[in-house]
Amino acid sequence: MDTLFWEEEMETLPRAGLESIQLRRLRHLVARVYKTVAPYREKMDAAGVKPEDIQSLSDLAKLPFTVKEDLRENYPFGLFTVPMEEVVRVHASSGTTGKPTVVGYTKKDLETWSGLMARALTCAGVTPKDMIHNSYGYGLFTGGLGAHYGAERLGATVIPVSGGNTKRQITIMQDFCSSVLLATPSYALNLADTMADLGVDPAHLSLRVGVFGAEPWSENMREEVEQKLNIKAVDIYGLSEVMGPGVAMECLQTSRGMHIFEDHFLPEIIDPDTGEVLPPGSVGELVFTTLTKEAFPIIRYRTKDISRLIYETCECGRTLVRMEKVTGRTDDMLIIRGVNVFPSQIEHVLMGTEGVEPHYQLVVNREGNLDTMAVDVEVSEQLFSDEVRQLENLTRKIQTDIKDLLGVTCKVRLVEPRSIQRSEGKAQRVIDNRKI
Ligand code: DLL
Repeated sequence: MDTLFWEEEMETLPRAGLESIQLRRLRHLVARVYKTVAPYREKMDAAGVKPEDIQSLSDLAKLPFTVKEDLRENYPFGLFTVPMEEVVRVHASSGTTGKPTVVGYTKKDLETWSGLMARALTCAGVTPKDMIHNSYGYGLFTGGLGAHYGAERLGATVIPVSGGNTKRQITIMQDFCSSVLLATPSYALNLADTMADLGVDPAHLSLRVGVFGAEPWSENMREEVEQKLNIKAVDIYGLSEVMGPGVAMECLQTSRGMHIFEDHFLPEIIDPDTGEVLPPGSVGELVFTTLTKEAFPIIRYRTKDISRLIYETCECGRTLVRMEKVTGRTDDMLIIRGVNVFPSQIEHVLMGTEGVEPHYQLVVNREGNLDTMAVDVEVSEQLFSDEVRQLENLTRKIQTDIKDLLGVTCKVRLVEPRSIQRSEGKAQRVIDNRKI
C-alpha cells in the first residue's frame, strides 16, 4: 500500500534531525514561558531550574510537571502566554468534577492545528475527494471544530453534523454519500445499531473509513465496529490541554499504535507513582510538552493516560514514534475491595464473550463497608429470548472470567438489547455511586 503524506519531510525525518528541531523548539518555548507566565516561573524557581539549564532533550526531566489542578487554579486564562487580543478561539473540557479547563489559540495555533489534523486524516488515507461526516460534537469540545478545520484544510468536503439526531445522520450519510466517518467509537456503534433497526445495510453506503477517538476502545471493539459498518476503523488521539484531536494518529499500514506528531509534541512515559521517566518501551503515564503552541503551550503535562511508546520503524515510512492504544487512565482505575480494576480489562472479557454486545456499564456501590461492582451488559436479541438456563450459564461464565482475570467477584446482569443508554459523544462506562 502506498503511503499518503501531508508533510512528507517532517513525517519521515531521521531521528537525529527530528531531535535537533525538538531541542531548538523546546529551549525557545521554556525561555518564553518562563518570561511570560508567573505560575510556570514560580514552579521552575522552586525546583531550582532555569531556562538555560535545558541543554539537551534529557534535561526536560528537570522541569516540573503540569497537572490539571494547575489549569484549574489559574482558571480561566491564567496560563495563557499572549495578550487576549491575540487569542482568537477558546475551548474548554467539561470535566466531571470542579471547574472546566480552558485552553486558547492564536491565529497561528489554529493554522498549526488544522495542518496537523489534515496530516492525521491523510494518515487514514483521506483525500480531497472525500465526503467527511463529522459527528464529533461542535462547541467547547475540541473534537468537532478541530476535526472540521483539518478536513477543510485538506480540501475534503465536510458535513458538520455534530453528535445526536442519529436517524437524520443516517439519512444524510445515504443522501450525501459520506465516505469518512469522524466520531467517538461508542457513537459509531450507536449509528451502526440504529442502521440495523432501520434496516439500512452499511454495504449500500459509501462509507470507507472511520476515524475514531476521544475515548478508549479495545481491539475487539475495532473488529466489531469494522464489521458492523463495513469500514476500516483507525484510532486518533488528542487532548484539549495539548491541542485537541490530531496529537497522534494511526496509519493504515499497521493499525498498531498511533504516530505522535513529535515535531510539535514531545512525549515521555513516566511512572505514575514516582514521576520518574521510564526507559523506552515501558508502560506508564503519557506526558506531553508542546513545542510550537503560542497562546497556551504546556510543559510536561500529565495526561493520566496509560500507554507505551513504540520506537520500531513503521511500514508506512513515518519515523514518528508510535503510542500504543491507550489502555486506561490512572484516574479511572477503580479500587474494588483493594483490587485495582480498569474498565478496559472488563471490556476485554466482555468483548471476548460470544452473544454479548459492546454496550456495558460498571456500577460501583458501597454496601456497609464493602465495595460492590455490578457489570451490566447487553446480550444479543437472539440470546435474550433463549432459555433462562442459557442466560444463567453466560452470567456465570462472565463472572468466572472476570474473577480469573482480576481476582474480583462481581455481579453480572445481562440486560435487554438497547437498554443501556447510548452515547452521543464519549460513553459513560462507570457509575461510581461511592463518590456521591
Ligand atoms: O477528546 C480530543 C479528541 C477529539 C481526540 C476527537 C480524538 C478525537 P478531551 O476532551 O480533552 O479531548 O479528552 C482527552 O480523552 O486524555 C484520553 O483520556 C481520551 N482520549 C482521546 N483520544 C483517545 C483515544 C479529546 N484515541 C482525553 N484513545 C485523553 C483513548 C482517548 N483515549
